[in-house]
Amino acid sequence: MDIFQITAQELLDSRGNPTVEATVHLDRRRRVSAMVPSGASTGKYEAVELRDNEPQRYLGKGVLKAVRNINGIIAPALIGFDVTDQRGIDEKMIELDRTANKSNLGANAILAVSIACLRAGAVARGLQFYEYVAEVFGKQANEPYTMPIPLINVLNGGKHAMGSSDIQEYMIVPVGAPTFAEATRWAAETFHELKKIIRERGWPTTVGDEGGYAPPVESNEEPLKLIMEALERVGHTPGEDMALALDLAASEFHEDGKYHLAKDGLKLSSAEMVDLLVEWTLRYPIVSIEDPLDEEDWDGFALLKQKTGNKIQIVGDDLFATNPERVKRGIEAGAANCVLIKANQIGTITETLDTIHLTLKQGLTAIVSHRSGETEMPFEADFSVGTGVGQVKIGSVSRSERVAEYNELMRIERYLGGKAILATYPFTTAVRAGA
Ligand code: 2PG
Ligand code: MG
Repeated sequence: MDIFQITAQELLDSRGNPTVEATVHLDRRRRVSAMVPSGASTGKYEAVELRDNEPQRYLGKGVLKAVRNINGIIAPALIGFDVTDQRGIDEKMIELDRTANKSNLGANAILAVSIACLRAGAVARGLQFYEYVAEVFGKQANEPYTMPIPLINVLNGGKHAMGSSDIQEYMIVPVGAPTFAEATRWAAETFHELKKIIRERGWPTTVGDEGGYAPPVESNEEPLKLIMEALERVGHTPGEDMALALDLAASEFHEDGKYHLAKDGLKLSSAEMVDLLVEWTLRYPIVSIEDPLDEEDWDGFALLKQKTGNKIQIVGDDLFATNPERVKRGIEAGAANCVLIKANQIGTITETLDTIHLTLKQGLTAIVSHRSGETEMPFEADFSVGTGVGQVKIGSVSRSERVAEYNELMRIERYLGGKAILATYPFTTAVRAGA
């Protein structure tokens, strides 16, 4: 089925900032839209999100230039393309843009069209969205679907919640859950227990950008203690049923070669930062640590991976920026064993899928991830099931733009009936491994 028309519009994301929506028209009546998310702790190697920089509109954050690029440049070039030719569509947009970082047309313009085409392709093929993602990704028809294990961000800090921890995300991982729906229930129960604990401390129970609580903790270790208490109260065995994960987003507090942990009054070298994290992994059931160090600190990453004996998942987010070249460099440097996958870091679906293929082929794990500025479109749900990577990071179990993803994943699981299996978590905690 050919693309009849493409249109675009400026709408709002979950933070109230403008974002781009593209609509692919298959004929005069059938149309499919997609909106793009936006980061706050963005890495410097990400594709460029085009903003208008006109201070009188949305404090400079308007996206009318990107909208115009879709209506005026991308649409005329793609009309008549077979909507299921995802690679051809994405390559055409890359060719039109002519830059390495998509700064000309804007990665937000390009990705909005890329996702809208992917969704429209599913309609054209008469498939569920996750089924079509699987087809485009190249999943074999006889391979069963894998439901991802969620990493649930219950306590927000850093750029997502000013006044809370320096560390950006404290997550729980239901490694022992039998199904995705049970994993979600365990997470929601723990989240509510955590609320009681925070209230007992006399702190506000407000939430950050990704729906996790954002209390004024006194140290960066304190959230780990609060979460452990919540797990015990709910009755989940730490490490067995529920493990912990962190995203430090360390580029955000790395300055002049030091890691500035303001809450702890510490300025740490890379090696000292590694030692702190290693020590935490011995005391807490941590299975995954994302961006533990700055996006340029390849050696620090490699040291942490080595000191944790490759038993813990070391995730590169800003480090890799979903970019195959950076993933290759990371593999050579032994810098991480997991790649965080965010479509808007690279800017097209095809490149995102290529990065996933490269990651898995090289024996690394992958996590499909949302952004801190999200939309009501639960994209990561279908994308994680279709690609079958086994892990998904979609924030907390509060705020509708986050819950929409959990709900969609529970719908998919129910729809698949007994045919879907929940992934086995690829890493155990150091404690369980007897380290
Ligand atoms: C991250 C993301 C999502 P942001 O660092 O992993 O949690 O945050 O979208 O702000 O980059
Ligand atoms: Mg991150």
